[in-house]
This record gives sequence, structure tokens and C-alpha cells, in this order.
Amino acid sequence: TNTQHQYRSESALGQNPLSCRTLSTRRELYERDFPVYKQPVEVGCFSLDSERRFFNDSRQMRYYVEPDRNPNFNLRDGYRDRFIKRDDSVKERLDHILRWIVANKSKINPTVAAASPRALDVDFVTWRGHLTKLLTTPYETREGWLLAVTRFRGTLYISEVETEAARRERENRTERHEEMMYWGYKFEQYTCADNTHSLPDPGGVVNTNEAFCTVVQTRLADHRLLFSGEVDCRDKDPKAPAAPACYVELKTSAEICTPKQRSNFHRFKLLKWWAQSFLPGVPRVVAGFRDQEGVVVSVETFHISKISHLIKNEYNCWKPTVCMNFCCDFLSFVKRVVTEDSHRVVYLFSWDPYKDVTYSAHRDSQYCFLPHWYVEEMTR
Ligand code: 0WD
Ligand code: CA
Repeated sequence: TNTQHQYRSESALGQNPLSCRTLSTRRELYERDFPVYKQPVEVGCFSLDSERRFFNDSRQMRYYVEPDRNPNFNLRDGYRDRFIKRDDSVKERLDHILRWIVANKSKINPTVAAASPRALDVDFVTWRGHLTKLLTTPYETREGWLLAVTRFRGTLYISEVETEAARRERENRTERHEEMMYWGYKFEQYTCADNTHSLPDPGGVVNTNEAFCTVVQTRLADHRLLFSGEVDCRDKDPKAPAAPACYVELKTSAEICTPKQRSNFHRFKLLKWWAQSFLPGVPRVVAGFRDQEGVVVSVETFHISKISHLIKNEYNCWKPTVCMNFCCDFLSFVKRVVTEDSHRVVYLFSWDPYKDVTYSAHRDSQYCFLPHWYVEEMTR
């Protein structure tokens, strides 16, 4: 019909394609062929210890120990007396990734002798979590985002800025919500061991400062990406495939009792799980389903490559191609907008549900996020 034709020919870029000031997030604009997304390659990893100190190694790697299918793990255990919580008012921005880059420049810079010495051989540097937010944007109806972008020596760095709404939510969490945030980490403790020949220690302390992060390189259409994401654990079989294929993502979710709950799980939760693990090439998610009292009553493995089939029968459901095409077009939009190459300039991209993406530019502002030590190291 005529309507369909108009949809198809409409540009994703704002009302006036020549001004290119905004980017639409309407789903129907991104329903085209799946873009090229190269198999992500792990180029390194790093660890953050119990005091959030950076190490250029895998000391915080943990090993997956398959639990009973119906385990009865009590996720509330230890919340009061064996929990050290990371201070989430401290904004680390891209600092850990930048430290990794400085320590591993040679690995991502095979062309040191090229025309632009010291420039990184990638278009974008960011956290996996920021890309997850971009992938899910066409389907997000609750939370907007702010992404700060700086072009420095040709590479675009993307770092999230906490929205006012997110800050208010963080500062006004209920006691119940605070405790539920602990449950995910407690589930990790029940299913992860510190080395290949030990067992999980549910009697130990949960410290959310600790993290093991993978650094991967890949390409989305013509965008060369370098990003890092936190990995929960790996397959402990030494014959398991190389990273990231050996990694396992752990999740907890409310037990599914009704068809409505199952439908919501497929439409909202599986979208977030798929986006987060598809990006770095993590092949499976192990989910602990818990009751109202925080007891894990069943455990199920989801293979990322099978999730799109699982959801196909769901009415009005999300589509992986929409997620990837939107992300791709957003990155193209960023490349067009962010033209001034300077660590002192930040372009702030802003989005709220049911709105278009907009941006503003800021020089020498509170939004600057590339640290001096990084700028100096990469300029020398
Ligand atoms: O300060 C900030 N604004 C951010 C810091 C925003 C995003 C990330 N980070 C850093 C932290 O250093 C953290 O170690 O990111 C790391 C995780 O990055 P990611 O993998 O890119 O983030 P994401 O995919 O959103 O989260 C992965 C896991 C989460 O697991 P679940 O299963 O809940 O998705 O990382 C944890 C959490 O366990 N996590 C965080 N840990 C520390 N600080 C944070 C955070 N802000 N966000 C998620
Ligand atoms: Ca997890």
C-alpha cells in the first residue's frame, strides 16, 4: 500500500535529511537485512580487585560449576553480614578500558609506522553496556540515556553520563530493591569457583568491586569497534573453545508461573539478555529462576543463537535486525556529527523514550572524560 511505500522510503534521519540534526528511533525504519557483524575476537582482558584496582591480567576469572536443576539457593543469605558493595556514586567512565589500551597499545596498533602514528586502529572505544543500551533503544519505553562522545586522534570514545532520572532512582532505591540487586551477585557465588579444581564457596563474602572484563574487537558494517564487558565466568573444561566462546553469563529472574509472565519474559528480559551477550560473542546465559523469597527454584541454560527462534511466536516482539541496524545508524550519525578532533570537546547525545536522538556540543565542560594521563600517553 501507499503507507508502506512511504515508510520504506522515509529516511531515519530527522524530518529534513539535509540538516541531519536528529535520529529517529522508530522500529519500522530499521527493519532491513541484518548488517555485517563480524565474529568478536578477544584481544585481551583485565581484572578489578576487591578494592577496585586495575590489573592487566585474568586474576579475577572464575569457573562455572553447573548447579542442580532445582537447587534451592537462598539468595538472601549474607546480605547483611557478608556483602561489600561497590560505591556506585563513583563514576569511572572509560578509565579502566583506557588503562588497558595504554598497557596494550601494540596489540591494537599493528600500523605504528603508518601516516598517523599512535592513532588507534579502531573507530569506536566504549563499554559493552553502552552498546547494549543502543541495541535495545528502539524497544525501550522507560529509561532514556545520555552518551558523551569525544573524537581524539581519529577514534570516537563513547562514555555514558548518568541522567537526572537515573540519579534520582539510584539515590532513592528502596531497601527491597537494594537487596534484590544483591541477589544476582549471590547467584554468581553459588555457581562460580575461583579455579578449575575447586568448588563454589557460598559461605564467603560477596564483593562487587571485583570484576573480570574481556576486551573484544569486531566490526559492525563499516564501524570498527573496540569494547570491554564484564564476564561472569568461563567453562572450566580446558578443552572448551577459546574466549569469548567459553564464557558464561549468569542471570537471575523471577520464576515464571503464568502465560503472561512467560510472554513478558520473552518480550523484555530476553531482549536485554540477547543484546548483552550477542555483542561480545558470549554463547550462553545460565538463568536462575527465583521465587518471591529469593530462593532459586530452577536453573535453565539459554543459547544466544537460539533466542531469536524462541521469541518468534510472540506477538509484536523485538527483532535482532532492528537492534543492530539502529546501533549501526546511530554510529554513522555520531561519525557525521562529531567532527572536531579534541579531547577538550564533548558531543552529548541525548535520548528519551518516544523521542528522536538529539545532540549538543560542549567545550572544556564538566562532560570531558578523557583523563590527562591518557591524552599525554597517546600524544607522546
Ligand atoms: O560507571 C559507570 N557509569 C559504568 C561503569 C557504566 C557501565 C559500566 N561500568 C563498568 C564497571 O567498571 C564494570 O566493571 O563496567 C563494567 C561492566 O561493564 P559492562 O559489561 O559494559 O556493563 P553491563 O553489560 O551493563 O553489565 C555487566 C555486569 C552486570 O551484570 P548483569 O548480569 O547485572 O548485567 O557488570 C556489572 C553487573 O554485574 N555492572 C557493573 N559493575 C560495576 N559498575 C556496573 C557498574 N556501573 N554496571 C553493571
Ligand atoms: Ca550477570
